[in-house]
Amino acid sequence: TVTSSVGNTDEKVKEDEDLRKDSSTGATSLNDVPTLAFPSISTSDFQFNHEKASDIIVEKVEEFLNKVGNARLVLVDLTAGSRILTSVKVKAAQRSIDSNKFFTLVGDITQLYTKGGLRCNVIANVANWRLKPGGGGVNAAIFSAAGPDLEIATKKQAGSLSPGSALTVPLPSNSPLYKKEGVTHVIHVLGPNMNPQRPNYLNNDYDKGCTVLREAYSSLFEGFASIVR
Ligand code: AR6
Repeated sequence: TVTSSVGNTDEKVKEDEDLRKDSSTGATSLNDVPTLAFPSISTSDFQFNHEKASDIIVEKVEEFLNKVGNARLVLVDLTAGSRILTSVKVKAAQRSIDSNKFFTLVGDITQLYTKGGLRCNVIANVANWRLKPGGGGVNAAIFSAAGPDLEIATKKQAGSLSPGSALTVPLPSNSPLYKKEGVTHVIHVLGPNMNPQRPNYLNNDYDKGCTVLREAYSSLFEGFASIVR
């Protein structure tokens, strides 16, 4: 109707204005939209095929955005040369996914606000099955930035994670990641492993691998949806 389209236009204009405002003014801004920042699951240490992974990311993002209205998803990687970011960006544009609700970003997932000005209240951690700190990759970075509180809060909830599943952990408010970055929850997720040196190796079985990767994104996005609701 005319009314709703006028409403939408006004909202868009307001959002654009808010985007330009300095966050220090405390004004309502796009930084208040619930936002999940997530790394690409399994495509680095776990050696999952990038083409297949990027198809699944775009498919799952689209599915989530059709279900949950007021939330944003941001796929993050460390370098501008990231093949997974490039591939996902192209495929998301081909599917006409709303770029206000889903976009890719180059940066360290533990410093998106302090270094980039983007507030993400939830971040995903690509964990190991023991839910232990360290081991490199994004897991080491997140546990290190969050401090010992994250390990304690995680342990209270579970001792391990199976491939395809996720665990939402509210971050204690004295964690540096909470205080500096505004991260209120970390969602640990475990993806399929195609690296023979790591546990639960799938021996190049991409039927199983793609199923588990889809499950991992579903579990992650469902965890985020329960925080948003
Ligand atoms: N910020 C943003 N993205 C990052 C960061 C960071 N600080 N660090 C890495 N990435 P990986 P996997 C990107 O290897 O393949 C872990 O040690 C990276 O470039 O962390 O699922 C766990 O403990 C890549 O695009 O996860 C598991 O044992 C993505 O994050 C195992 O590795 C995922 O890379 C899981 O392997």
